[in-house]
Amino acid sequence: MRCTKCHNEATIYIRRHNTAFCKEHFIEYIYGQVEKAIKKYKMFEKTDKILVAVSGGKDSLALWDILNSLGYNSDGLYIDLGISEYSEKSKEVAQKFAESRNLKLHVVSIKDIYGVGIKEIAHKNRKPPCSTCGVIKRYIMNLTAKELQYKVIATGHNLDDESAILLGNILHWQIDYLKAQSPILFEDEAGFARKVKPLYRISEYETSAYCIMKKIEYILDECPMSIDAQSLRYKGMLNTLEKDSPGTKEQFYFGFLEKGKNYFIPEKREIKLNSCKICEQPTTSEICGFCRQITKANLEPLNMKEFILRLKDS
Ligand code: Q46
Ligand code: ZN
Ligand code: ZN
Repeated sequence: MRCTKCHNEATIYIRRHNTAFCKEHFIEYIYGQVEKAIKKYKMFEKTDKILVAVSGGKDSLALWDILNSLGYNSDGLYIDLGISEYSEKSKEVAQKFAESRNLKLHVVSIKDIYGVGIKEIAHKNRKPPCSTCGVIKRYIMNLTAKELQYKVIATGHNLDDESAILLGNILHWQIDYLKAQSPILFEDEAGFARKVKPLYRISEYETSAYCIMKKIEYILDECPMSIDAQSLRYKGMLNTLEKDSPGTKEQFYFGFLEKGKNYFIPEKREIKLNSCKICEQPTTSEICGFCRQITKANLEPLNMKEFILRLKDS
């Protein structure tokens, strides 16, 4: 098979576009897709400070590498969840990546701050680990972005992630989630940092291929808590459809963004935000979700804020 661009031997075939690329033109294609996503949703400019949420997995490292290669001003944030070997390994991979490119990586270790990991905090709260994890990660990302003055938080969600989330939201008619599902979330006026997903046009297969071609070492293991995640089942179903009918995921998700989303326009309701009575972060209640969970686990919420404030000087 020949590269569609230069007719040299191709190294990858993208079925949904019926296109083949050599290494050079595949990388160019990936950069083009990411630039297109950034421009279409006005995610950020070259002068903005971007905080990339890095997990050590292929998507977040590919994202960081792409933004860096395109000349964007990006630092990384790795949240060490204290999940045994998985966290150790993924932290090492993230640190190695940052060092190899001379990039700045902030590390926030829940276990170093609280002496326990996410699993123990969730257990004390009698909550599923992933729901506790979601609240805590969002809080740390938001606080780090705000305190360290990053314009946006960029996450490595790809086309497979977004189409699986969309399928789940539709199957359960989660209208509020459908209204909010977008490659760009929350404008800063709401009190939260802006969140963007510049890889939404790229499939999981393509981010893996990008990492291989750019020799990016990443952690292959999934978080051990994700084994039963419903999203993995939805991804499996979409993969079956994609196999028979290439382009299904793209049509599904892009179709939603271009046409379907119009049916789920968020109404302009005034969200009354308070300042959390403990940590002063924005919340719709009196005490934010993070402080509630940490307090319930008999830990001190403000230790996190103190830690993040110290990152300013590091
Ligand atoms: S939520 Fe759950 Fe993930 Fe947190 S506990 Fe692991 S699987 S990391 S995206
Ligand atoms: Zn080529
Ligand atoms: Zn709080």
